[in-house]
Amino acid sequence: MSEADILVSAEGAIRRLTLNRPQRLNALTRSLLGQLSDALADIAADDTARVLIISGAGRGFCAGQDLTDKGAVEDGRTCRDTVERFYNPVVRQIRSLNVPVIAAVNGIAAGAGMSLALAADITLAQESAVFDLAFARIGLIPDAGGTYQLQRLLGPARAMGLAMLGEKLTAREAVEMGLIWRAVPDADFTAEVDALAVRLAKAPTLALALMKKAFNAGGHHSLEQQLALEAELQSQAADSEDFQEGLKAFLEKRPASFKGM
Ligand code: T3D
Repeated sequence: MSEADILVSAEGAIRRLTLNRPQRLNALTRSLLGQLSDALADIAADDTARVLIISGAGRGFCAGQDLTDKGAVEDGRTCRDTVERFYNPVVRQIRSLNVPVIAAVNGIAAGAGMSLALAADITLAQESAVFDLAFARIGLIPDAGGTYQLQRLLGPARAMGLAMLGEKLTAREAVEMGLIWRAVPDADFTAEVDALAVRLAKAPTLALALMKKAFNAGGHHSLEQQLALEAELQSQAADSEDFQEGLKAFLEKRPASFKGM
């Protein structure tokens, strides 16, 4: 039996998905994307999950679409089918997951692999990692939410320049431009990712999920719509057990112990 394209592991409240085609720098096939989607659906249904890490096996995070996966890249019709049936669902799942998603970028993130890294809530990269907007080099446009995320994170001038020129960024440049959260020395990367996951697994998970909802909507809302949404989501947060605990812990001058509900 061949090894799975996605490795799934769990430790307490932490879930980890590893893209597992290291011989191809974890390039994305329909099979891998289908498995990724199934794994994300399982985590969405798992009440005990409080944080997800997505990473890559071997020396790369993800080289984007597998350009040898003939069934996916043959022509315009098959590309559209691949994007609609395989890429878009995964991006929607990551953006709507009720737990924080960390992209642990352990090496090159190219094409749709870069888009996947940017779909996460917190993107952390090894200092040696490279973000490669490879699309223009092969005559395609950034997909898997790439045009949305790049413009939102960088502003149109830098997003367009990077996309049209197919530029590569070091992890440090990506941090300086506001594209990702942090670049970490390679030797410290695994420990830093694990520490971040442990910290988020102890956070008020419901409030984080509501924050994610607010930030997702903020990109296309007017100020009035966003103020109304904040009022609604804040009322949900204030009804949570975690808010009661946070308040109590503050008054008792001790660290809060959140249960995620
Ligand atoms: O179908 C649709 O819906 C279209 C959707 C498109 C979305 C996209 O993601 S388009 C963008 C696709 N990705 C790329 O164009 C990147 C292609 N790869 C590269 O440019 C380079 O491999 C990298 C810059 C990413 C890394 O370079 P390097 O020198 O570190 O590694 P390498 O030697 O090029 O790659 C290692 C192996 O992985 C190599 O195989 P080999 O020669 O050892 O047998 C290479 O061919 C393979 N590989 C790397 N990227 C891909 C790939 N194989 C298939 N597809 C890839 N994308």
